[in-house]
Amino acid sequence: MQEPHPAEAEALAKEAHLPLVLAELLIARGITDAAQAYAFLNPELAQLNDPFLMLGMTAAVERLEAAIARHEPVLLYGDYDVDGTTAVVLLKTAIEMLGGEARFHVPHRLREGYGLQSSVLEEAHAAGVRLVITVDTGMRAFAEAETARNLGLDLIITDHHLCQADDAVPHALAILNPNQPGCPYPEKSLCGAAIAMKLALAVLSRRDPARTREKTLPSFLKMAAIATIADAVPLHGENRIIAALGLRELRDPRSAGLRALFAVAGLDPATKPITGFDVGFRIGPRINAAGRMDVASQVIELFCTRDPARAALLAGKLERLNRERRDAEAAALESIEIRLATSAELAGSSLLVIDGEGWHRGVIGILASRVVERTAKPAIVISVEDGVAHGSGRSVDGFQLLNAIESCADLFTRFGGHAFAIGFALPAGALPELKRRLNVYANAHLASRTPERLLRIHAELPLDRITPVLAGWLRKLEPLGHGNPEPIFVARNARLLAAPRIMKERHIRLELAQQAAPQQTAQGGAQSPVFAGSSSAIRAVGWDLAARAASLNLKEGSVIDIAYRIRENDHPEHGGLEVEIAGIEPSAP
Ligand SMILES: [Mn+2]
Repeated sequence: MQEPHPAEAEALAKEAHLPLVLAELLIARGITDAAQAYAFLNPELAQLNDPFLMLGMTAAVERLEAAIARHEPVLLYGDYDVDGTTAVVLLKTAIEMLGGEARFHVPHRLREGYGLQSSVLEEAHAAGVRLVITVDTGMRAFAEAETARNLGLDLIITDHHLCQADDAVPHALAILNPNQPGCPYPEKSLCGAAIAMKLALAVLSRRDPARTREKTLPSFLKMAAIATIADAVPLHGENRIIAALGLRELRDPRSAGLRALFAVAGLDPATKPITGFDVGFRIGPRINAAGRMDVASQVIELFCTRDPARAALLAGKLERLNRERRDAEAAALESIEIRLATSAELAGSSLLVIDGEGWHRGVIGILASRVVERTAKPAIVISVEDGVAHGSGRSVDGFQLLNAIESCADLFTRFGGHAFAIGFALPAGALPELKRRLNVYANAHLASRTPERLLRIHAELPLDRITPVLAGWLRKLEPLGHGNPEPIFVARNARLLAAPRIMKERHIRLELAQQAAPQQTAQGGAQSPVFAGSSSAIRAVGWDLAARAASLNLKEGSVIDIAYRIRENDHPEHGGLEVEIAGIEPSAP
């Protein structure tokens, strides 16, 4: 749980003329003065950093300009996820706007795997390519960078992944990565597409700075915002500006590909603005489905075509692939849930390793995330196929999953990742040994640790302080997501005005009124409780909380503490502000 900062929050609220609860939420995000608060709450183009602050930018721009001037084909080497494909789209668009020729290669997730491949560089060289630009990949491609050098290919690496532990970087003509040693670029957590956008904007602005600033930048922000949200980089600093302004631009999608994608996802920005949630849970998965289930290169075609019929066809294919992905995920998740419910071995493990035959390899990472959500334990899901076990793992706060995997390094044919997400492959015959050793490792590093509640309480807010004006202020925190989570509030001593209404046997609806808590005086004595009055009645919904309500014997007049989120119900009759309950506790007497 986060520490409250009432004194600092009061000072900020006063200085910046903000509601106290908003000031508390800003303090929790590291914002301490009025100028920072104003900038956070009012994202604008002027807050974006100059691309030329990035180490290597001038060299990269000059080489790319030369390629365009000489009509050399440029190979863009991407990755198969949202970040990698949108990065290719941005640079391809920029090169073509300047009259150059861009080719691209996006590896096939199952056949080629992640990262730069020497064979592709050799083929490109044979086909006349002399400049290769990687996007969202390349930071550890030492051998492939050597291949490029031996072939006489110029290599520009643009990537956001961290350098090797010893800070060594591959040999390349230029590297654009704010995380490389010596790069003064102030924002270190850009996604790959945002770095590709910086290069695209730098080269375009040398030709026509005014047009780039006024026309191209707003349109490029659409793609960069989708990647920023879908790649789950933290939504503060420059990422927040990119996400906020890009979402605003997405109200007018313009391109045939975006329109077609919105249509299949059931989104209509003309009637309802696109939110971070829409991008994270509806747009992102559809784009990723291509790489997970099939060929990501069609995503690039979708975003580059001007033909609405072709765009509709490709978006329809993404929709089908996304359904396949969901079906594959649901089928595997069902057998995983049965095992979680019945296996004593899993119940007793602090690191879950779950393997199955024939689970689609494109979804094992998502499955591992689902297991973590359900159990609050680190989890590895393994798919066994043709004698090879492919695994993907996700961790929880405070447990370095990559270290656990590294302790078994000799068993793998391939492994990699970071603290929270890992992937590996090994012969299926070695699975029992892997499980045994991970179990020993987990017992040594996790056994004493009880799973923490994932719920984070962000600020105290009595129910009678929820007003349309406050809701308007809180909307200024959007876009919400990774690094800028939706606030969860606490209200104490809320009184039920009626017995809970049960919906579909699982959910509850409550009618609540805030009852003022006995206020502590400076001497520690209690003043008499003051009722806020029935005018503060507010509707609450609790998904899957029927059993909890029954166990607490909730009835009319019960007094409870709740953790909640504020919801705006746009139902024509019972619309308005309501609360969604995340947890209920009986109030302390
Ligand atoms: Mn990425």
